[in-house]
Amino acid sequence: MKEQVERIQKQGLEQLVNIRSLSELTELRVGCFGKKSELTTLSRAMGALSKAERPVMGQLINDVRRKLEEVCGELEQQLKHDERQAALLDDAIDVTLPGRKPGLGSEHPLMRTIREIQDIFVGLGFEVVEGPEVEWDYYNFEALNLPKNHPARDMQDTFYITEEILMRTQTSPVQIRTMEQRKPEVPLRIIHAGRVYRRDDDDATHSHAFMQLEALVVDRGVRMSDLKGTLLAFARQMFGPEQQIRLRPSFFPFTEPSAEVDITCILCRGSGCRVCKNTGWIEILGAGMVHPRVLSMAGYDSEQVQGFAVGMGIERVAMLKYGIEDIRTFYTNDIRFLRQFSSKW
Ligand code: 2U9
Repeated sequence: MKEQVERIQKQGLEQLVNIRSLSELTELRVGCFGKKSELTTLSRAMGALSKAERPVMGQLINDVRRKLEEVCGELEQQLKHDERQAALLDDAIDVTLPGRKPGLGSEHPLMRTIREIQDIFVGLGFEVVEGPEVEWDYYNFEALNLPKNHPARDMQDTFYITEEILMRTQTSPVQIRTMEQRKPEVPLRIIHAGRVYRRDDDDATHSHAFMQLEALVVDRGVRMSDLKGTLLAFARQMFGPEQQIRLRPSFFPFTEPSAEVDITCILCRGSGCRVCKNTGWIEILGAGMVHPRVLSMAGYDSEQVQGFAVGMGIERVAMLKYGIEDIRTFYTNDIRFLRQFSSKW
């Protein structure tokens, strides 16, 4: 029996040497000390021994058990330590590795153009205002002197939500809303830019959704010369200090008189080329003195105050400024097109 106990100790110690994980150790412990282990069986068999042999054997079995438990305990500590170290190494961050560059986007050319124009007008004392794209028929048409069945509405057919609610066809309704809110306060110098909608077939120069920017001034004693001075200051800051402007008579229901405004061709500087069709001029925006009926519908006294308004298509300005030939490139999200406007590339 004594040899058997010694063999159990020897075998146990030998097996312990090969243990590599905590789960293997648990298995070994069950094998050594569990109910079905040799040590337990031996303990039970001690009843058959003589009175003199029993304490000697008992002592021996206990010593072996304690010895094996002690070694198991030490090994357990060692294995736990090793596993913690391995987990730490797994999670380790190599701080010397070069960082991953975040995929930075860049400002869209249309937003850049809006910002550039806004900056110029803000510098002239204008305030940026905002408003909805889904609009009442009243603000989009009626308040701008385009009553129901007015023929000029045909050119601005749009997407209707209901009979009275539509996708706005121009940014002007935001000007009307602001006038209503501020009346009879003057001076009013406001600018608004945003998306507008038209029933249109898309091609290289048309889009059913595009960006507009409008500036509006309402004050006492506003004259056409104020409009011309503002336009010249804008044209020179936007397209260069040598710029000239030219006003041609036109018609809009919401302004009287109205004008189409040209700038010196930015490609040939006025000598004539393909872009300006040999005229030396390029049409850039529309403008006019606010129609007195529009002023009074918005709650201003048209006998006391006057106004001028300027409207432009952002895509057109951006296409001219950056030499873009197809309006659709603004909307198709081709990264090669967009990257040209990033300072990063
Ligand atoms: C109010 C009164 C008058 C805004 C104006 C234009 C002339 C104009 C077009 C340019 C190209 C629209 O994007 S486009 O198709 N706009 O020619 N817009 S005057 O007149 C206003 C605005 C608000 C209260």
